[in-house]
Amino acid sequence: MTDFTLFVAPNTCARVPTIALEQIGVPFETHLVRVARNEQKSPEFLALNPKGKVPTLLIDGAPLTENVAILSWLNTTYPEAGLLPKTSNTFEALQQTADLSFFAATVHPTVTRIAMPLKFIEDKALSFEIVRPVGVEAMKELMTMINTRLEKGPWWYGDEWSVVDGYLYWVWTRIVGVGFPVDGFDNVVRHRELSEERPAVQRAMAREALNIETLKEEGLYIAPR
Ligand SMILES: N[C@@H](CCC(=O)N[C@@H](CS)C(=O)NCC(=O)O)C(=O)O
Repeated sequence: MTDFTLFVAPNTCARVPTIALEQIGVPFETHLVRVARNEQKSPEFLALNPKGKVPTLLIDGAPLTENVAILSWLNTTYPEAGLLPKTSNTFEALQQTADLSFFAATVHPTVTRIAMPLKFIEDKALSFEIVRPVGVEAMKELMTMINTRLEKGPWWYGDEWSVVDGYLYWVWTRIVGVGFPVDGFDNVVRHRELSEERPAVQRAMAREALNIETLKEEGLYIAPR
């Protein structure tokens, strides 16, 4: 049996592969990375992932990084788990890669401007007054497109849930958690409600809640703000 360890931190994009692994139903461990201690930049972690980021998935001890790669690998390895709709040719498969890449390379950096503005300007007041609003405006444009897409059905691909919906779930909860306005994005609000009815999402969030408890006990929890 394959041995999986997923390096995670609460509220991060590591939630997406956590949902994917829960959807597959394969046993896996999460390794909590203490961001407050900068463990993601420790020599031990950098030896696994020189980029110093979660998620990192150890597959029988070999690290795989980047959400797009991790999710694609899981989908290819567990084709029956329904992580992505079945495709019949390379073009269709690459359209799915484009969707995952859109979330990783366009939506995620916009999340960072909203959720972690201090990464861009050290001055606290300026980061919240300038960087976050710029991110919010950019995100409104992206969410308008996503909200329109969800008119075709409750999920990114219509009637069929996929891990792209796991990605959207993380993005939406992360930005709403720091005050992104939900008005006008009714389909995305509904998407969140439906996502939270899914057992795999519930199990992923339960794992995250345990990690939050651990960090709180250690005085190392950084709450979204
Ligand atoms: N392109 C990477 C991005 C990973 C990423 O930015 N992870 C963030 C959390 S959402 C992180 O580890 N941040 C810690 C840091 O930058 O020190 C992916 O999609 O997996």
